Amino acid sequence: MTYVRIATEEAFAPPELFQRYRALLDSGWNADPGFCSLMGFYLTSQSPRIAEVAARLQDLGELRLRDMDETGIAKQIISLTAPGVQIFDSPTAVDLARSANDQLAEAVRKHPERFAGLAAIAPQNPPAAAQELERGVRQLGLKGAIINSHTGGEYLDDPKFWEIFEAAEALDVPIYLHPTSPPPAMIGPFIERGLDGAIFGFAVETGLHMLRIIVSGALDRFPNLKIVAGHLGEALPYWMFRIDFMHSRMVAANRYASVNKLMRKPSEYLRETFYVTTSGMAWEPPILYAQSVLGVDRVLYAMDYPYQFVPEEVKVTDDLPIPEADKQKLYQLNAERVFRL
Ligand code: 1DF
Ligand code: MN
Repeated sequence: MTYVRIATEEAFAPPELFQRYRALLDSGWNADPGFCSLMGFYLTSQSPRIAEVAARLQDLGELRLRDMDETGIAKQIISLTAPGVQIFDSPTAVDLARSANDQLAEAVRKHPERFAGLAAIAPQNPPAAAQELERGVRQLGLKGAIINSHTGGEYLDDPKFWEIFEAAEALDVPIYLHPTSPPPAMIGPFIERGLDGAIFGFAVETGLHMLRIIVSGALDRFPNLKIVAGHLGEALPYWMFRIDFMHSRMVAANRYASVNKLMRKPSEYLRETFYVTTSGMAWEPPILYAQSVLGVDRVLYAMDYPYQFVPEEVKVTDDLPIPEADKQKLYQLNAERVFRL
């Protein structure tokens, strides 16, 4: 074997975060039904599987290392679990992000060969988020930021968030655009059929977010920004042809004041700004497809530990019918380059 396995979308949660989630739910707050559905489940379920997920989320030591050894994962890039701090009021979110980042950095210092981390930030306060990203990278040695899709129903294509893009670009670190539940304006039809979470709602929400960033023109302002998306690009790679076609028609017809003329086709931004990971998608056909349309340099391995901790799944990527050199890119070299490990 010529590669080591680096897993790039791996979650943790300090006990303090769960306590805050619990307090919010117990207070009767329900401004975000997606959050209440998801975390209500994780915090109240009596099932042994969920207890194991919760224990693994809170461990940044022996349990996690043992799981990594058992599945042959050399290194995890760890980030605060969704929705992170993004549902709290702004001062709480800013404080919690700092404290989570300090704890993550401490674990990375103890196990520098096995762990790397991404900074949690609070988009509720864009200047503080940019500052925390800079502190995370410069002082704590973290490798980028994680943002769990919308914040209070708002998306990063809004220029008020762009100082976060500016900071990421200046530091030359990626933003991992991780899923979260769809916002209140969108969740109704999903939740009615139990489709709001990782089964599908996450991907619809996050694919929409990616596309909003692309068509807003933000990436013409930040041509060197790097964004990483999980779940093989939240279905967008499959849509590229039609999005390009319809976008060019809409621009030509001047149909929406909000549809900007872009310097490039939407698919070009997807190929040039975005990287995708295999989190939760241990299935050969779409992995090969993503490599074929985005290029082998743009697809990275992820497990989505501990939510999708299924040891046998590693075999799917191990057995891909691709050259050993491309497997090394998938598992190792792309992650080392994108996250500057
Ligand atoms: C789940 C999946 C939950 C992912 C997550 O965060 C999460 C799940 C609360 O399966 O309920 O981040 N995921 O990334 O796929
Ligand atoms: Mn995840």
